[in-house]
Amino acid sequence: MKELQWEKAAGNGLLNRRHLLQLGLTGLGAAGASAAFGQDAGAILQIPEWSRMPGANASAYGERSRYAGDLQRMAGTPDPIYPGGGSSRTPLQFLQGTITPNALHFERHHAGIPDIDPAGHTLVINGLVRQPLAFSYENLLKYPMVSRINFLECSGNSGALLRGGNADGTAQSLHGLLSCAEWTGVPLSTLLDEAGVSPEARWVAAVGADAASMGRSVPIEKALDDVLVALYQNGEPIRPGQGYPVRLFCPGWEGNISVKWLTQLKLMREPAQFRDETSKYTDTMPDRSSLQFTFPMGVKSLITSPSGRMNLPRPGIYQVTGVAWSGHGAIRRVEVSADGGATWAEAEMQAEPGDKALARFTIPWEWSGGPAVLQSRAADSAGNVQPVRDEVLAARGTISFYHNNCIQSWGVDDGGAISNVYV
Ligand SMILES: Nc1nc2c(c(=O)[nH]1)N[C@H]1C(S)=C(S)[C@@H](COP(=O)(O)O)O[C@H]1N2
Ligand SMILES: [Mo]
Repeated sequence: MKELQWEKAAGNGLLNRRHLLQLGLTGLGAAGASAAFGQDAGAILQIPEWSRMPGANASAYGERSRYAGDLQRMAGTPDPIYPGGGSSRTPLQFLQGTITPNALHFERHHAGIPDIDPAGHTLVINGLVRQPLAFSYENLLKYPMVSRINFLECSGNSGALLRGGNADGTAQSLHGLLSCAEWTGVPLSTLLDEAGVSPEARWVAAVGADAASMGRSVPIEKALDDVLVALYQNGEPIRPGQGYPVRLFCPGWEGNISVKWLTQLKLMREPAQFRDETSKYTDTMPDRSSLQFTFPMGVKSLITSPSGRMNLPRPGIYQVTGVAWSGHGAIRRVEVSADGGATWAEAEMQAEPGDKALARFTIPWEWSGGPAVLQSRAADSAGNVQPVRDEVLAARGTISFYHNNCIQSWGVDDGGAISNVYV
């Protein structure tokens, strides 16, 4: 058989996708379809058991196939001295596309999930307004709504990478405080218009109804721009873990400011200086000065497959895929390297990237059976390029672990085992 000559896109096996398409699926060898009509033709053409009789009835609430694998969030162990505090992480390495199923959306709670009966819940808008307003859930549902597909990322996501270690980390354990959903709700500007914002009001102080009384101050420009009083998540009422019955949603900004179980919005001249914007969620720099109000999440990307703790079964062609996102706009480009950043090839985007939304990239890669370091590097519509870890460490040090958007490196050893590495 004539040996196929792949068109190389970059070092250590990254391939040109257009060239690969021309070869058709048979060109994919080990990674693609097997020739359909070899010696197993008889078995392949037989009618399988499940086609011979009617299947299960329609049901009221759907579930994944029992053959599709057990997809689970990864939750930390409860801490008795921090009741309800903690998080659970999205299994990014097992998902495709860009939308996170609601049951797998990551969670971060400071005092657990309150069990809110919407009939007893009120959202108040007060402070520097013409007329203070109180909304019942029922009333909020009457307003015209808009939908936006946006990622949500905790500013502590990927923070562990700055400290080092974590060779056995996975996409989920290292980066799983990241999800993406279609959020539907009333634009905050609509409700603020009705309340009548006084000209001297510069900040909106948002407070949650959980026992943590989570509070964050939102600058008025953002509040009037794209912030939602969100009621639905991927078409269904927001789940309790995401803030049922109503949450604030601030697209592109650190997760903490999207206050869940929203109960008050107070218009103020100055930020409220809540605990969560003074002692927490500020970024202390190497010189021990602290940055306050570091809202947007930086441009970032991550190869989700192959990734940490996976194994490549044999040398051959693999589809490298992952997600990219930016709090500053849309993803413009993702490049992938298989040689630890020495050479790069541009990946294909699966769909036109949305504003402040996850985008999925893919590129074919021929693993030779030798060592490799897989990396991805994203650039956004505002001109930001994802930095390497050393750049983040030099700029931000290790006192604070928030807002780490560095390039993730997955090392492949010559047995095909994949681990988190630092290059
Ligand atoms: N009321 C309230 N809002 C909150 C929190 C909280 O504990 N209480 N956690 C914040 C943090 S730190 C993050 S990262 C996001 C997480 O949102 P999610 O749980 O829907 O993923 O919610 C934010 N809003
Ligand atoms: Mo967070």
